[in-house]
Amino acid sequence: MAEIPVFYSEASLRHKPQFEIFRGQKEPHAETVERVSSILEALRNSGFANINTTSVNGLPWVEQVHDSAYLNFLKKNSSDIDKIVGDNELAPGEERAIYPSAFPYNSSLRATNPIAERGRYMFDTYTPIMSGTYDVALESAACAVAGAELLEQGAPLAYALSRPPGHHADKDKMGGYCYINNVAVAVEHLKGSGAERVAVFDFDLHHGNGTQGIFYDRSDVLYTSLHASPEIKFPFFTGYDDERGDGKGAGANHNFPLPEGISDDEYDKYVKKALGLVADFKPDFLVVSAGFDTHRDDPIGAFNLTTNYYQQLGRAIRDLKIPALSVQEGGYATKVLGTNVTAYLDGLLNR
Ligand code: Q9C
Ligand code: ZN
Repeated sequence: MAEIPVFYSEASLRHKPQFEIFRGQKEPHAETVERVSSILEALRNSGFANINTTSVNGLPWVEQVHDSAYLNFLKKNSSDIDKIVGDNELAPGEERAIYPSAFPYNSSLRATNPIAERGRYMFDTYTPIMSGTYDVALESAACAVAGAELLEQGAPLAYALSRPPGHHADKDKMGGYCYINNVAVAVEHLKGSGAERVAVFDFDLHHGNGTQGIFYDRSDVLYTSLHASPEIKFPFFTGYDDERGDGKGAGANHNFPLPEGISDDEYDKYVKKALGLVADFKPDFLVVSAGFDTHRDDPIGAFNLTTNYYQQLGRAIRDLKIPALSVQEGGYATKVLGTNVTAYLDGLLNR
């Protein structure tokens, strides 16, 4: 295969969260629009990317993954934000943004006012709803759906340049810069087309709590993840290795929490273990949560991986010989992000 099909959406360029609230302070948001330009530029220079924009409607599969009350909350708050956030609440140059402030301290509590609803459906203060967030998140998921459709037609590979990312979004909660779980939506599409088993391999620096949560009680979807230990990194509450799945899903969830500073060779040992589990599962399709915040230069990272390593990782996935859709997750070192993505795709491509 000489070229890899790529799907992206112009809508991703409209998504501009300004601040994340970290330790009570507003900080510049790490999940920037420059991430997309960095990737697109490297893809265009690579000569092996067949770049497409999508016009797929992913909503039916989004609705299979996420609760309707959650989607309504996201939709309403992004479309009515002009009424919800007043001019008087904004500093000069500040865009309208909705953040939570009070969180339910157990899961049976009712949320009957707007502040309670925010705490109910938002699990951190890093992931604001902006004007149009619902639409851009849907388009991001549509990129993953377009990739899934291609695999269903027999393509061996596809890459969804999804933004915003997805793997922290759970059935009824947004967080970690994620609103809709793009990978889970792609999995549902693949399942709907007749796949018996789908495996997810997540190599973003952070644990994909959303994807784990969505498939935790299912035996037809394997979730494997390599990530910085929750002892040191977001999402802090999940990602331990004793989280193995529930009910029918027992044994179909595998976490590899890893220490700060891990480098290529050591990391690769865990990649081999996780990909061994994927191969044993004999899935019809593989969906990869491809995050590049594991790179040594990442501003919010913890690992020491090099650009060359992503090519090696791509090759290891290619060697499984399972049709694979890679979906963009994190990666915040915008200078090298595009190069890292193309190194990975180069490895996948077998050229
Ligand atoms: N000020 C993804 O990589 N922690 N999400 C931010 C730094 C949140 C990462 C703290 C990290 C979320 C998709
Ligand atoms: Zn991440």
